[in-house]
Amino acid sequence: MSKALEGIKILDFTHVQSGPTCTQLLAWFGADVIKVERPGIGDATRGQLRDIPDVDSLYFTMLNHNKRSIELNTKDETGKEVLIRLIKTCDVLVENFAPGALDRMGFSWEKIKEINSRLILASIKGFGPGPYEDCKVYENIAQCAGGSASTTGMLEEVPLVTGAQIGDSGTGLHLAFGIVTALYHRVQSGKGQKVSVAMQDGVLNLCRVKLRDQQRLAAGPLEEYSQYGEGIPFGEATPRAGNDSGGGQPGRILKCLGWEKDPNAYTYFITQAAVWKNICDLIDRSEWKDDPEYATPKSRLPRLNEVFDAIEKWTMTKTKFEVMDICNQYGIPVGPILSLKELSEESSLRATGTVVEVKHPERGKYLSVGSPVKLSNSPVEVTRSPLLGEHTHEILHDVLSYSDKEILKIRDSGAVGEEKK
Ligand code: CAO
Repeated sequence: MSKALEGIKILDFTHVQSGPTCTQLLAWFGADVIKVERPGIGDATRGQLRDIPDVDSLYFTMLNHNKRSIELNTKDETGKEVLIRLIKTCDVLVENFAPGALDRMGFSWEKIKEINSRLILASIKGFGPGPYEDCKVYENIAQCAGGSASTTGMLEEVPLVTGAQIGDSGTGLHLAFGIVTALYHRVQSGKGQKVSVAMQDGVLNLCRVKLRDQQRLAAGPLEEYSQYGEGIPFGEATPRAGNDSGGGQPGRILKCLGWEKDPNAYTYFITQAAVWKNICDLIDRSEWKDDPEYATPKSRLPRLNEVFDAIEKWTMTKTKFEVMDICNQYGIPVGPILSLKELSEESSLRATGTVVEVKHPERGKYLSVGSPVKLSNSPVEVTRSPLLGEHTHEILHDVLSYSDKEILKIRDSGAVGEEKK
């Protein structure tokens, strides 16, 4: 079975997290992703947060599956010649260097277009054009600058960043979408184009509903936020909403049996209007079914604390999994708070390839997250990340068609690092 992106060659100039998540997705769908790394150094994440001495970290291995690695000093004259040949050969160049780094290397978009007019240049930067365009950015900065942190956390407490890497992996996803769109456009136009995603923009796109609420504030308080029922006035900006659900179906995180000892013995519980009567029966409050003070979603909004206290009295008598089983029989949307330990042991996620075990020659077996996107005709086989420079010879010879003699000369120049035995 052929892969969806088979035949597409990606010059992968990415590092850390945002860019590598993008090229990993493309590699999963069959693109040949050639990761270009500094000789002897490579992507900085190879050495960060190591759990085994001198072995590529999980940080690196879990973000660089299905790729090949070539060591190449692109600031060296011979290295630049090799890079030009890579640009001529590849369909897409993906990079997430600090602003201006590609230009400083001598490869502006104008120059790249001259070398290969069909090439798509895909870039991630922290900010788009504007006052901050020259700034370096990491995950949490993007979360803060993109609207997520100001709207995450408890009302009276400090802004919070989330564990989901919406700044890095979220932007990588946006970029992958931009790249396949540009590849499709190239089929008709015959030309490449520049695809840019700023991390601030990617996060703001994911905070769309919070900008919705910002505008609704002009019309009055946000009634589905708990602070409305608690009589706390709203300020000028969308506030932090704790664990309130964003839509018109109020929800909260509630304690379950064992919460005193287990930090994850909680469930999310949504009081979906359509099943309100089922909820009343379940928690033994059938009198609320027809009481005008509780019977409609609007009448309940000022009473959410009382409503959720009553529901929590019930959830505290059940484990989070029992809550899930029982509520789903009544069509009530709930969800257990699952730890990463529980997720990594969940058999259904193993069965679908969302959690995969990967073998690595230096670290042995490890767990990774496989592709969350499933294509029926392009199934993903997750293969291990490359060792630094593992494919240097193969790429110079097979992809760039250098002769053995030329490869020796390139080696002697020092542009591609030490030969791997
Ligand atoms: N050969 C020669 N030089 C190379 C090279 C290679 N193969 N690969 C990289 N380099 C050089 C770059 O050209 C750059 O040189 P200059 O500083 O002289 O221009 C240098 O290595 C460092 O690159 P960098 O500036 O991108 O890296 P950094 O560690 O200083 O900054 C980061 C890292 C992530 C803050 C920055 O790259 C950035 O802001 N990227 C855009 C936003 C982004 O993706 N952030 C997400 C990071 S994950 O949280």
